[in-house]
Amino acid sequence: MSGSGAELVVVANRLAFDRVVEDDGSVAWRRSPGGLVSALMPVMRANHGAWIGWPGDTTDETDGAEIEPFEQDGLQLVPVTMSTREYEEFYEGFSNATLWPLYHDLVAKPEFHREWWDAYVEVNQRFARRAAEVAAEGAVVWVQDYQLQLVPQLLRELRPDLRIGFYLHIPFPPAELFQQLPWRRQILEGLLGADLVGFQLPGGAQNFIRLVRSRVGHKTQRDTILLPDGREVRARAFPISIDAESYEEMARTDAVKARSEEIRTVLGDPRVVFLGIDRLDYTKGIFARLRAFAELLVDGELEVGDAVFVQVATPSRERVDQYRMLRDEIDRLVGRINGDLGSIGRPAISYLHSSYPPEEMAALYRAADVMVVTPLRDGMNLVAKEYVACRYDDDGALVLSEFAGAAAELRQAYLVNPYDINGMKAQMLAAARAEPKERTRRMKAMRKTVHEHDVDAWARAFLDALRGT
Ligand code: GDG
Repeated sequence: MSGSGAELVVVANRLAFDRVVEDDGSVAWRRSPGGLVSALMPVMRANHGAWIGWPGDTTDETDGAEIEPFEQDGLQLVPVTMSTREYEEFYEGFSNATLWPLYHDLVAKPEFHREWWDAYVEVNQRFARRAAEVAAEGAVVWVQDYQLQLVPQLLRELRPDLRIGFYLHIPFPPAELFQQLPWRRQILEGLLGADLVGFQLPGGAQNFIRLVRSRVGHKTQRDTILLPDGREVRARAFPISIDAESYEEMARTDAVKARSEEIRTVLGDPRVVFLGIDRLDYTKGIFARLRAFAELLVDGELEVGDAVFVQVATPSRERVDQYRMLRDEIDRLVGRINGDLGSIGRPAISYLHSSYPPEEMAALYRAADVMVVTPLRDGMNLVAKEYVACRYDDDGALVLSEFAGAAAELRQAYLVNPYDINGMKAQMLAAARAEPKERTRRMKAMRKTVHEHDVDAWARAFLDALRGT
């Protein structure tokens, strides 16, 4: 089965390329923008790598038939298809309405449905089978994220010769919350199929180790779990990052510079531009952040025209109930704030429910005096790091939630508890009013961190640790 397969295999929910059907009916493959893809590209090419993932459309029309693997940009792409039912139950259901809220401090109520679990098992099995087919003898397989937590164990059963790593991009919850999951034991066993389980923060790794000890009964020693058959599993933190250099390069282009100036002009040349950029997700704390800003206007600390808040909310998971409700709530809040506090041609909040090309994102980062990142819980939050990477003049201020993984590294941000509206107001004001020297001091330190710990260093650290296990 292994034969002349790939030496390095990445298994992710999404393929590195999206399948798009053009207007004339022809099929094209477009590289997904994410940092993970660009970070892994060089090492994948060098290792005759294969990327297994779902190409982003459901395939009832082809009756679940697999799309053949193919080469693209020096990379072997292995599409895993999904039916509409599986998409609803595995992806929208178990992944995004059960695991996502459960792993994010129960910010929303997780739903537990047995059919969703069955679909989760089924789809994980399909991914594991695909990986078993394409991996070379003794290859390294790196499984990504919460949608695929059963793959390590399923794959090990099929291919004990492989070296298997798993990385969780979202927080791993404390035992008290994880305990609720009816399938908690299966998930833990699934992850234990890996040789190395990576988390954003040491706290996530500790939560996992503690649960394995209490729920599965394995012995543990610091970051190592000792299995009865003599195998060892390591659980450690590998905080993810961005391609900082590319962001900075993009931010320095004339086009981005011109566009960022244009953005400020269109906004009416306010003294201070606040910015939020998030997937429209209840974990991101958008509601409370906008309320805090509105209160600063009502209190007379800020003035419409003098200050403006630009909030980009990228459409996300739009068919999941809780995301629809959130969208309505934010629409209403923004409408009320602008209705109450705005004036003709000068809204208090410039709200955009839309997604943009990377250059526009960079221009927004360049245009913002204060970046406001206030998730209620977030694995890392790359937006915070992207903002820092784009501030090559060492200016600008970052307001950052203590509950984002990024807060562990970006200590010079204006840190906030996103549940404390008064505290957030105080820090937003402090950031807006800081002396240039103070802003520079903080930004310089954060830029050093982001440049030193970029996504390339992250991927190398994980793969080196995995090879060393
Ligand atoms: C998960 C974890 C962890 C957003 N809107 C647009 C756009 N984006 C890009 C941003 C950023 C990415 O999407 C979002 O990443 P985040 O880290 O902020 O958040 P999640 O999507 O929740 O990611 C998170 C991450 O995985 C990685 O491990 O940090 O904690 O939740 O890169 O720039 N990009 C473009 N247009 C948009 O409109 N081009």
